[in-house]
This record gives sequence, structure tokens and C-alpha cells, in this order.
Amino acid sequence: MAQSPFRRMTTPGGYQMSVAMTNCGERGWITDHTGYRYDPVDPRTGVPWPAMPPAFRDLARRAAEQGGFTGFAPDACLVNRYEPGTRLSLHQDKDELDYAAPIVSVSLGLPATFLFGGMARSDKPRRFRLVHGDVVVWGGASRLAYHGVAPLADGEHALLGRQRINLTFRKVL
Ligand code: MD3
Ligand code: FE
Repeated sequence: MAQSPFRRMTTPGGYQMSVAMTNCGERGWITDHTGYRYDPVDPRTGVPWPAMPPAFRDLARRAAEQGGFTGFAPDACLVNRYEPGTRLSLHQDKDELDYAAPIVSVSLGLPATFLFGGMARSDKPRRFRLVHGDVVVWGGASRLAYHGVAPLADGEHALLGRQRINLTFRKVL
């Protein structure tokens, strides 16, 4: 966070996201007026994203293994910061090359309502509460499901204060 600070990025449609983001690993997810992509360099600083800490990589690999995906080797970790009122609208994660690899998410801080939809945006999403310490493995049929996060309710978390941090581990190369 010190090397590559959180920032609110702009979508290709010209909207500023309410969620603030940063990355670590060989690639980081970014969006700007030209589109979405994974880039080795932080456009804010002009230097590569910070390395993925081995403890992060190992946690993601062990979680994927428990979910039935052996040998998960993430090369990107997107870090999302939610403050009260911020949300992530329904979307699919389609910017990775290999949909056979799962995505592993780690929730920290305030609880959130995760929206888990179907293969069409119009499918009514199911709601799941994600709390501090939850780790979820999204693979197979779920990998391309629409999903999002409902507006974050205000609160105070003992370790993280008035925010939720979510890590998503991805294999993008
Ligand atoms: C289900 N993040 O960064 S993590 C994202 O809580 C994203 O910040 C949410 O959606 C968050 O793209 C949800 C859980 C997650 C991540 C990727 C998925 C669920 C997924 C990809 C496919 C299906
Ligand atoms: Fe997503």
C-alpha cells in the first residue's frame, strides 16, 4: 500500500469506481478510459507492482487445493478497498487468459454482502455474507458467473476500522 497506494480507477465508460484498488504480483488489474487490462507496471508510479508476498501466494495455493484445484500459481493479486457506501456492480471476470484456473478471494475487515448471480446478468443473484477471514475459491462452473458486492454497511472493525479489504488471487498469464 505504501509503494502502490489505493486509488479509484476510471472505467472505459467514464465512471469513477467507488472501490479503491491496488495490486501486487507480476501483473496488476487496471482500468482506464481505454479499457480493462493486466499490466506489469503501476500506471500511477511508473514502476512494477510490489512483489506478491510468499505468504499470500502460499495461502492462495493451499486454499485452491482444498477447493479441488491443485497447483494454483497466482501471478496477480488485486486488492480492493471498500469504505461504507461503496459497492461493486454485477460483472464477470473475463480479463484472464486461463479460465481453468480458479480465483481465490480473502475477505478482511467489515462484513459485506456478496452477490452471486448466474451466467446472465439478468439472473437473480443469491446473497452471501462474507466476514473477516473468509476465504472463497471460485472455479469451474462458477468462474464466469456474474457477481458483485452490495453497498458496504457502516461499522467499525477491531483490526481494520471502517473498511473492508478484499484480496483476489488470479492466474492471468
Ligand atoms: C465469482 N471482487 O475483484 S471477491 C473482483 O469482494 C471482485 O472485492 C469482489 O469481484 C470483492 O473482481 C468479490 C470474490 C470473487 C472474485 C472473482 C470471482 C468471486 C467471483 C469470479 C467469478 C465468480
Ligand atoms: Fe469480480
